[in-house]
Amino acid sequence: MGAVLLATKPSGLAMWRDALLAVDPALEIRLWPDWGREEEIESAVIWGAQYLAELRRFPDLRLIVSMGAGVDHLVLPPGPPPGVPVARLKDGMLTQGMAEWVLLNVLRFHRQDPEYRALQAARVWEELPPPETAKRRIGILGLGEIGGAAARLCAHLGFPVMGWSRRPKDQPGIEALHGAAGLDAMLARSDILVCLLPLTPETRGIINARTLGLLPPGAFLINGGRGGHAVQEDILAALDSGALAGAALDVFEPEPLPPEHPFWVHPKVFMTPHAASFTIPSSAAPQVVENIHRARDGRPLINLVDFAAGY
Ligand code: OXD
Repeated sequence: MGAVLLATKPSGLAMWRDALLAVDPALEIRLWPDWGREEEIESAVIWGAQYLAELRRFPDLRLIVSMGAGVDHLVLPPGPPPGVPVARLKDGMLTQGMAEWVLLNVLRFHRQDPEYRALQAARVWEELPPPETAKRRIGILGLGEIGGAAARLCAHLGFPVMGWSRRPKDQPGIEALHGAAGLDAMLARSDILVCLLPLTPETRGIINARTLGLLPPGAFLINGGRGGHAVQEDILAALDSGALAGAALDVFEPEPLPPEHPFWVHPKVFMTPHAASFTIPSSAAPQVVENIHRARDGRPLINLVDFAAGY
């Protein structure tokens, strides 16, 4: 029986090993960089593109599982070894974490929290005009696993929610739009724009001066996708001109964001360090082990990455 190679930051290795063994105690697990005999490695469970070049040394590798939802980093050269399928995670806890982070920021902006914090700092007792949930229109870029969950959560609270995707999608209670015309139509009505798209050549830079300019004046931006979705200078310009009233950003280009970047100290920017959600190994382990078994038996894999689509 072949072995499973785990490759991620050293602090995560033992947790992943224990999570996989809890599902299948018979697995033979090797921790990067102690892979032992190269011909024994059958599956690799990795987080990060830095391992891809080295994976070419394992002649019997049948499966790569990426320990996250986004795969943009795996698509770039050198990419995975030719012919080796790559699966990603579709994990309920990861999705839940993202949807919670979106909700946190939707409510932050909707309930005027930045303004109330400023009033508190100035010791001013002042009630702001009450916000109306049914009038705060939310536009979500990306209606996949994560975007769909965030859309449902916001709709459940009574916000009017629109969702934009590449191909037409049907989600009860969500106004679904697609294509170039659908994008512009959604932007024009998005008081809060949320980006949860996969990063592909088509979606790179989708948040830019043109698209930000289509938003209603004083809109808010929430980006939990990837830093590459946004032209960061265009966000700053929109914040400084007042076109955008605030931005909650979890993702940047590059990461970590350099300490001198204006986002760090911008009064209208609410940053988290790519920490909107996490992969919890114990939650993700069953689908990873399922794929390890399937690859071993030559059965069809689940959650395969479609490299032509880029996600
Ligand atoms: C992911 C991430 O894609 O953590 O899972 O960004």
